[in-house]
Amino acid sequence: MNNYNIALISGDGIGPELTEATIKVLKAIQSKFEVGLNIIEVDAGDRCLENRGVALPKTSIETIKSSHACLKGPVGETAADVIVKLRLMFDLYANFRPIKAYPSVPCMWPDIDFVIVRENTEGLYKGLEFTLNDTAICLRVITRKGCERIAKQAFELARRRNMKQRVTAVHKANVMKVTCGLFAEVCREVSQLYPDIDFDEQYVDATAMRLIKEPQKFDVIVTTNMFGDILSDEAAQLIGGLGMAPAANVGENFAIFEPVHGSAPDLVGKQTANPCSMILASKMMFDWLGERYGDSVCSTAAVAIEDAVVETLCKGITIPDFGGTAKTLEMGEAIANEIFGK
Ligand code: GGG
Repeated sequence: MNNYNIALISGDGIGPELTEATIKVLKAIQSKFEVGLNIIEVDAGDRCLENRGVALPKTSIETIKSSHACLKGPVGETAADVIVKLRLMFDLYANFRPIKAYPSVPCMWPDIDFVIVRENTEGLYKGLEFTLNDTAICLRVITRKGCERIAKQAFELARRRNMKQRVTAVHKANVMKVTCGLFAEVCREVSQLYPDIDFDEQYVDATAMRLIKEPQKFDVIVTTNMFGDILSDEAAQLIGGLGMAPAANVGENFAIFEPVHGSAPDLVGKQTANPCSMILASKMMFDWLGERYGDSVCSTAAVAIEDAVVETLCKGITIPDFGGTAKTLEMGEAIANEIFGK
């Protein structure tokens, strides 16, 4: 039996409701499979800032550091001080955002299945902003090393997926000739190392259009930090909205898993938020633990979570947005019951 310390940030807004539902699923996995989870609650986000004067206390960072992985709910206005900071602190340079149509979910097309691989530590989200008199400046930092490692992650993923075997590099090198120019050039170089994978390039504005027009054609999209953040919100809308969109922030030695979305303050307390985003993020966590620790039980647990989500959706146990009557927690319980039933 393998035991893992999991740092858990329940987050703000709908975060605690999603977390409660996700914990049902984690408990089902613990009971059903030979995997021990020591879940350690970690304080971070808007509420933490209000209560303790800091959005990401040192004690929270220490707990996260000593864990095997971190599962995080959405945080609100303090996203830059929590998740963006954690990505930089742990060098979690790859943000994997799968966009997959699940059955019984209102989707634009049923065969959408691609992944946005977003560079997670550079670009406009590096936080290098300042003012000079009446001028506000944000520095866009793109390095060869940053481009190389994210491009390699994208090509490796296309190989592992073994689906359409295509990587699309998304940039705007016709306008941002230096920063996007370097990103495009390095993606082209890396593509030479993967002759078995097709490679193409698109300008980000064209991708924004093609995501609506022909999203089934994408396999793996690799792009810079802010483009990836924006395109993944757009893409989530193709598959039932942000409630179906999980993400993994991955570095060489650590990873943080989270829903793509924010804290949705308008939905708080209603139990109408879709918990699939965080439950599927926990699925990605088990996938990663399985690979990192060579633990096939975790890999099996990941498959069980996704299967249970599918079964639950197919039974029509969904939140009102998808035509069902289930509450957030009820969906979590239904998914957990499917796991027990296997
Ligand atoms: N619209 C999605 C959202 O609010 N996501 C939270 C957020 O802003 N995260 C920052 C990031 O992913 O870089």
